[in-house]
Amino acid sequence: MTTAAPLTASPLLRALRQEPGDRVPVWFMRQAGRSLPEYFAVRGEGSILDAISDPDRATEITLQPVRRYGVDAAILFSDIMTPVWVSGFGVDITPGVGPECAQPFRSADDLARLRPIDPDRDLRFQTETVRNLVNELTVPLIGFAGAPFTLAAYLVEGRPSREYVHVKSLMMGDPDLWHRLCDRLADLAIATLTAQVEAGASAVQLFDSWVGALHPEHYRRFVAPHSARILATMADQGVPCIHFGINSGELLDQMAAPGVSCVGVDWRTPLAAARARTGGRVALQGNLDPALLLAPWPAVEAEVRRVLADNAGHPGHIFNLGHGVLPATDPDTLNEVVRLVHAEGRADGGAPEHRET
Ligand code: 1CP
Repeated sequence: MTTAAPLTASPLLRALRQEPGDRVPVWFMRQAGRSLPEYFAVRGEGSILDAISDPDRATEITLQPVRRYGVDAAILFSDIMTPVWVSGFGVDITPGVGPECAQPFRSADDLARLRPIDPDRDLRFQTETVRNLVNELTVPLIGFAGAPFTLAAYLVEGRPSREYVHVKSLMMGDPDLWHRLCDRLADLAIATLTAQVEAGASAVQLFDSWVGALHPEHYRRFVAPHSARILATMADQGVPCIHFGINSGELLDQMAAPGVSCVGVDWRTPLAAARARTGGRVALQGNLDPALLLAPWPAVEAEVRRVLADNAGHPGHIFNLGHGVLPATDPDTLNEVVRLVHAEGRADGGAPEHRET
């Protein structure tokens, strides 16, 4: 193995510290998986959990987009439901649907099905995958977990949802049980993230994908304390943390909580507005609309330039999509996006008229 430059000087980790650097780092949520032909060659049939729990396959799938695109980070190939699955709650990930629970969480009795996990025993496959990856990679590995609200949404609804009727009913109707559930889910997130960091992950992302379904006051009362516990614990471990949600423009200020290095911004909120809302305390990750990647290249190119201009050269920018890569995306388009961001992105404080004083 050749001796690589220390990862602390990598564009991703510099951006997470809001330090100027040579270039704007870029990676894509869901860069592995469904948009890559080489993924289908190794994924195998059946539940994605089979591939996730096989370190050789999970390692290979994680590396595929790094090789193909030259992105500035790898993200562990896993799923937000993995810790819930190993806890024995009873969840599967159905191809074409997503996470499903045959018996959704509806009463205090269901807490018993969500037993605490022991990462040394229950997540050995994950630790092995992370160790393999850290040996191979010359870019940082991002570990991740699902945040309590988004995990609870699957457990309580039993499947992907649009309205979140059951989860909101539980939150409002039985706040005590809601908080006990979120406490367990925060413990699962802390256990899985800690195991990933101890095995060598350089940064972590807390996915609260569906939290934009909530009013900011409900977020403050029912969700923020649980996510805050996870974020503070990871900050104590000295690992930079990205906090992500969709449709979360109204929540960004709260999501830039203590311990957060960076918030994910979806395409509905301009980066300049996101920076104002978070008071410049955190770096920003985003925010190209993933649907636009299916438009003709000149439109994609203009949008990439617009996102970069919106950031105005601020050092704390990680170029990404506002949500995951859609399955129909042409991988060649992502290659071109990486090339363009690396060529045009500035992480040096920007043009004089944009420079902050
Ligand atoms: O069978 C398959 O190939 C199914 C597709 C798939 C993949 C590739 C699922 C099912 N999960 C994954 C891997 C995955 N999931 C990754 C690693 C890949 C990468 O990013 O490169 C990550 C980070 C996740 C995280 C995840 N799973 C989130 C958070 C990110 C997001 O998209 O908001 C969520 C919400 C899930 C749940 C989930 N798992 C799978 C699906 C189809 C879904 C979403 C279902 C829904 O609409 O609610």
